[in-house]
Parts: sequence; structure tokens; C-alpha cells
Amino acid sequence: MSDGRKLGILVLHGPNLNLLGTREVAVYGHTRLEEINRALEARAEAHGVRMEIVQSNHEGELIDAIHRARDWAHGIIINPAAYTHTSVALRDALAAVGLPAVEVHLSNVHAREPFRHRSLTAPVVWGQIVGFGPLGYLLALDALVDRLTKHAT
Ligand code: CA2
Repeated sequence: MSDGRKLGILVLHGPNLNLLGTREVAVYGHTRLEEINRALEARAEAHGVRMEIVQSNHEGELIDAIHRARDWAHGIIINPAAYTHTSVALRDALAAVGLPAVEVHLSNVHAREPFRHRSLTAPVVWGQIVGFGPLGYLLALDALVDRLTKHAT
């Protein structure tokens, strides 16, 4: 894992999040994914963290990115989007690599339809941040950096 100096954090955005800011703005807001990514990159740089960001609409690509993270990352920030509620495969991948992960949801999934209340990934992540919009990603990054700088990696 890693080059032994810089902390590495993988950010994963699941299906349809590439549409952020262009559709369903009443639910997900006006911020585009690119803006979220730029804010994350700026915060990562301030922390001295290496960050890689992947958005995919394909379950297998998200799983491949999680597997690759074993070789360089110390933690994962993931918004699995709809796969949160359906994907045993994504859950198994997160459990298999065993890296501390934070699950982020822009909306408060618990205030929405019942099918969004269940997360298959929640039991295998370190924690969840829901309902804070784009800020949730930055909170997740700060939490991971705090944990990873306090614990031996
Ligand atoms: O609140 C979240 O972040 C979600 O992960 C977003 C997912 C949804 O399936 C989860 O239940 C909660 C949906 C992401 C789709 O994003 C869109 C953005 C703009 C237009 C259409 C979809």
C-alpha cells in the first residue's frame, strides 16, 4: 500500500452522479460534480493527501477501482448512489479490501422513499454522512485524514 509517505484517498462517485447540477436540482442541488471534485482536490492538497477520483455508471468499474486502491490508498470516500441499496458486490468489495471508508449521500436518504433507507454498504464502512449536500464529501475527507493521521497506516 502507498509510497510510505503521502496518505492516499480514493473518491468514488456512483451511477448518475455525473448529472449533478443539471437535473433534479430540487433534490440534489445546483452544484456540479466537477465543482465537488475541485473542492475535494483543493482540500486534499491542503492536507497533503494524494487523491484519485472516479465516477462510473458501471458497478464493475467501481469494484475494480476499489480493488486497485489496495495498492496505493489508505481510505475511501464513496457515494455508491443507487448501488447503495442494491449492490452486494460493491459491499463485498469494500469489505474485502478492508480500507476505512466513509459513505456519503448528498440527500437525507432517510427522509426519502423507504427503498433508500436501507444501505447494503453501511455495515462495512467506517461511517456514513447523509444530507449535507456537497459539504458531506469534505467532512468525509477531514474525518478520514483525522483517523489516518492518528492511527498507524
Ligand atoms: O443522496 C445521494 O447522494 C444518493 O446517493 C444519490 C443517488 C440515489 O440513488 C441515492 O438514493 C441517494 C442518485 C444519484 C443520481 O444523481 C442524479 C443527479 C442529477 C440528476 C439525476 C440523478
